[in-house]
Amino acid sequence: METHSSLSTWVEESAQLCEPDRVVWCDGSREERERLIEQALSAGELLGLNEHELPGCTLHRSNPNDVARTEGLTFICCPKKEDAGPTNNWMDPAEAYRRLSAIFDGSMRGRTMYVVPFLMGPPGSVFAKVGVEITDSLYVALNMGLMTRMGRVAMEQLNASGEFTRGLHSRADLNPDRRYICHFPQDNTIWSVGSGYGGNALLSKKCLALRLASVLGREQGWLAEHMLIVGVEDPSGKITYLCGAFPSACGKTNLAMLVPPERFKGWRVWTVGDDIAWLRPAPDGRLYAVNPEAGFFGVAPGTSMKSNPNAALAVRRNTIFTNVAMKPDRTVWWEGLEDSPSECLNWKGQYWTPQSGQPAAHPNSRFTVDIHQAPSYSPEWDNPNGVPISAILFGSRRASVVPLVYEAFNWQHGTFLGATLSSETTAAATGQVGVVRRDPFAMLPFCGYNMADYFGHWVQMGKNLSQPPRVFRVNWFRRGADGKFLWPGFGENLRVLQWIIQRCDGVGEARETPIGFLPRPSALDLEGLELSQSATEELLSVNPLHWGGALESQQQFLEKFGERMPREMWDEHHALAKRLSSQPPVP
Ligand code: OXD
Ligand code: MN
Repeated sequence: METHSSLSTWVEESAQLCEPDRVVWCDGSREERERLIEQALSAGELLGLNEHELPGCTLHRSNPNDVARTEGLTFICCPKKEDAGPTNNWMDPAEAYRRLSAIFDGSMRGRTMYVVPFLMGPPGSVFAKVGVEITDSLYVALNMGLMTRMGRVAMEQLNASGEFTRGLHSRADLNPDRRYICHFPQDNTIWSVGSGYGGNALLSKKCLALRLASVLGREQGWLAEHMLIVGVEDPSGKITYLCGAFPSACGKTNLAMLVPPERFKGWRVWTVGDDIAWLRPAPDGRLYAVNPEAGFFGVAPGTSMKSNPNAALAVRRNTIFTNVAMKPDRTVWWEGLEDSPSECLNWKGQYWTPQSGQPAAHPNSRFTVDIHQAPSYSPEWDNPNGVPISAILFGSRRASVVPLVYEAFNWQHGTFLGATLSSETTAAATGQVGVVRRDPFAMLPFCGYNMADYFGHWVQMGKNLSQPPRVFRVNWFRRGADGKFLWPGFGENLRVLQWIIQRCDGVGEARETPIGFLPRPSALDLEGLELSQSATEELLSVNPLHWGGALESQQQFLEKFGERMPREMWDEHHALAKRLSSQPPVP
């Protein structure tokens, strides 16, 4: 494989620092993959599964202290602290390089260093970016082979453009006290040490495609977002493309692979991406999106033929499972998959029965699979121009207050809906689960710069679009007084998408409320759902009293950014307060 001189120099310097026993350059070929899987199986880094039921599939058990993203150990290392903003951890770049060099020093002794070139986005596309990850984890190298266009194709693009993101990764001793995920936007560099977990260690994903790319996007007039991309085809064959931002583990993969309910004959959902979107304005005044990734790193628990048949079918071959349970016949299991086994080995490899009182699979256990294996795969994934986006959805997990769906009045108001998004925390990050926190644009852990500037960039982007996408807020997770979900979710979410598409086409019926445009119950196709009238009313209600409480916490959030908060966000906040105060409270 042809190499590139600044790449070779950097690899040599990294090898001098980390002192591996050998250096292996990955070319992304099928033979190489087979060889590396064999090596991982012999080393015990991967366990073989039932070849008949799950051909080409393997299981990885991570260190139990290393099972989720560690936001508290993730840093933006730009020269000025205020440029990282109040929602990021910041470290002085010189201090970060010093501190992490000491941990990288000799960390690969006795190990192999893999050099993994990868391409994000379709080859030759204006969206495409090259990265190279140096890692001492075979598991990481194999995951990168599924999650990105890896090897030769990236080297070709690198030779054409000369630019690449440098990602240095070592598991080191997996000690959480010596674990850091550091981003240096000014150097186009990522250093991650002490973790082998996906979001911390697959540097293409959150580190490059979101944190560094968000900084580049601001400089160059585009957006890097934590969003799925889908094409929704109606019975006439018309496909409408939508993007959706949802915090981690809030059903993005399920929505990206939605299977229409019985009633929606002739409808189809095409998956372009399930986690990350890069969006650029095009000469026609619209926003176009590509998915920079090539695979899914999806949450396993809850995935079944019922909840997500496309994912369940996709993971029957050539899949790497992480921290799921293994049944006696060496097939896999997790909570929410049909038929609980009477015994199995849990995610730590310990004997488990349903009486064990603990989940068998880790709540953040994952599958890694090539996007082509999803039956819903959209060939538009490979379109170098991306797909034109008609609507952007902001969704989150909220038991109360937020209705099932509503539409922003315009782009600026839509930006405000994204900026004030809040959600209950999930197992995708370490920390308490189920606590409501502000998660603007579902980007709280992923924005590589000051979020106030990020909101300003969004406002500005709208000004550069003559046909901006419409913006919607959705919430599939509203609960009734009995604590149960009011909305059935999953495939039935298409009923909401149908209204959204109608709105984009200028035909959907809506009523104006202080928070935005809401569908009247009659505007949603609810036929065949056993939804009581009171549940429907509650799902589509706006209670000014509840929103009054939300206003206060919104204000505190906006104040955190001081002078840097764009005036437009305060204008939207005050306008919302005014609209709410002129409404009679709902009894
Ligand atoms: C993910 C996450 O893995 O958001 O996609 O944590
Ligand atoms: Mn994600």
